[in-house]
Amino acid sequence: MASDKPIVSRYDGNPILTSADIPYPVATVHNAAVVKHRDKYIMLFRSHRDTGRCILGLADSDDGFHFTPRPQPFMTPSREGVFGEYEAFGVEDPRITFIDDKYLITYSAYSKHGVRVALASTKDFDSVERIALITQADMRNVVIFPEKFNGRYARLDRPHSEISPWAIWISYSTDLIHWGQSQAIMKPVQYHWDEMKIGPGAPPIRTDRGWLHIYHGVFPTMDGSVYRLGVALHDLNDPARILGVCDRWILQPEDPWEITGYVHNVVFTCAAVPEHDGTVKIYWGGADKVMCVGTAVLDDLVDLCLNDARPPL
Ligand code: M1P
Repeated sequence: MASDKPIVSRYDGNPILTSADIPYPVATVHNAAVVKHRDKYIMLFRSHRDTGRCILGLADSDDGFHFTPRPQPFMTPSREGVFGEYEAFGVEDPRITFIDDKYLITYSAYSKHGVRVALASTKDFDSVERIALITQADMRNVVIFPEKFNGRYARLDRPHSEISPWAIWISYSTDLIHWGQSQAIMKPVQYHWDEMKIGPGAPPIRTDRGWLHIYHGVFPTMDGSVYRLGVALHDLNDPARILGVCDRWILQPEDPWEITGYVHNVVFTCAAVPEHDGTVKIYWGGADKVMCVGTAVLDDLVDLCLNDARPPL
């Protein structure tokens, strides 16, 4: 790879979706999940309302770059039962995994009790069924692998404690509702670009050499935290085994809408879509305010994990 070529090539039409495009009142459009469904791209994006609380909206695209928002939000905080109790402050940061012939949506559910991760599912993106709250508080950023391992679903999650701040763990489940056998697999590294915290990003992508995971890492500065993206590679048969974590970031805030916005200096991903030509479209929220996309070569990202690696723990 030529050293002057960026690892991620930004689309020159960024930002691809903003609040000005949305046909109902929102202040932001960011941190979206994107999947291919029947050869079209579907984006499930997060938006702040002018209360400061969030909802999820949908937009459709033929090419993955030009998105048309639907007229109404897709998910607003539930008013019923256990979801009504735990989503009252908003729903945020969705991730989508296709498995068992349906799309699983994980998202952050905020309430007076803290933030938990909830699970919903859809087959068509016309309707959605809430399934369960699948973590306790205080947890965000859960991504489910698109395949099972020895009959178990696997997810990357991100607990936090004073002793081990914001590291990436793996947990397993046989029914998607009860999760356990948790294990810490990747930690921030002192005085690195992701020293303050790391978190699962896009659902992992299967490659010949392992599961590629694009995650976010945070560095504290005197001017606030900087959110960047990095890559790690997991063993194909045992995703708890990390084959390599690239020592360098692959994307940092550089465009004006990544540097200034609702929260400054943030690139944050919830989605990456692999294409048949060996490239991947990486989607990220810019400064918690707009949606952006760029492309990378999957092989290059895997090479970075293996050839420029640091210990995961
Ligand atoms: O404001 C930046 C990001 O902050 C949080 O991410 P993390 O949990 O890793 O700190 C989330 O609120 C995320 O949505 C937001 O983009």
